[in-house]
Amino acid sequence: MSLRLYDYVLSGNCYKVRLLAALLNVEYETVPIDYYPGGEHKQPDFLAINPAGTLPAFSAGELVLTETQAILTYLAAVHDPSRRWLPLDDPSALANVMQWLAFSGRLTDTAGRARLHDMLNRTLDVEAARRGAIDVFRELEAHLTERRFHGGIFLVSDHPTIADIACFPYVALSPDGGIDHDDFPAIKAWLYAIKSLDRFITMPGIHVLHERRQVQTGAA
Ligand SMILES: N[C@@H](CCC(=O)N[C@@H](CS)C(=O)NCC(=O)O)C(=O)O
Repeated sequence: MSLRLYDYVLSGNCYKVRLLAALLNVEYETVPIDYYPGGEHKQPDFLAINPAGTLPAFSAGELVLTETQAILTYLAAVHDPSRRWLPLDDPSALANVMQWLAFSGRLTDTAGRARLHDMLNRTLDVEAARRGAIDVFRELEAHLTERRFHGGIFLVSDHPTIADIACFPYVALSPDGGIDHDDFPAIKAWLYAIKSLDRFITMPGIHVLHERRQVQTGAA
């Protein structure tokens, strides 16, 4: 079945889909949408696909999905026979994944908005967005610290799930919105673990090779 992603290269939400598709080795067709400066996501042609006027949108044959977390769920349910990325056979883990998918929306609404202000000239209360991001990062840090205490690195399981993919971009990209990771060591370790996955792909604003080189040479 042909898969199609309506995509914008600087969108963290679109990147979630590109990243999971890469990790699962799923092929798809891309339709570039000029989000900025073109505002193509608010034009009639795109609104006919997603009346909400948000990116990404995704289609698989007749199925059209317009919420990022739903797209991640679909890709994992259909393209990951191991059921590791979406633990359909483990109700507690599955519910926890759903909880972190919802949490990822709070990252978009805070860190994502600060970046929208700094990178794409959006007029909004950037200080409020940054304060909100710090609060959300503290919750994430506390959870990941607890996970590390028990020997874990990923959000839900001893392996990554779509919860990690949903939460990763707007944390990794937050320096572009004026929020660094200096006070969040567990978050830094988690970001690194995701960047180290086989078939990981990056996007503009996520710097991966530099950090890998540091580790390889043993530099601080
Ligand atoms: N609820 C949607 C929101 C996605 C979202 O906010 N996308 C951004 C681009 S990353 C967008 O299109 N925002 C609309 C706008 O800026 O006008 C989802 O999770 O997929």
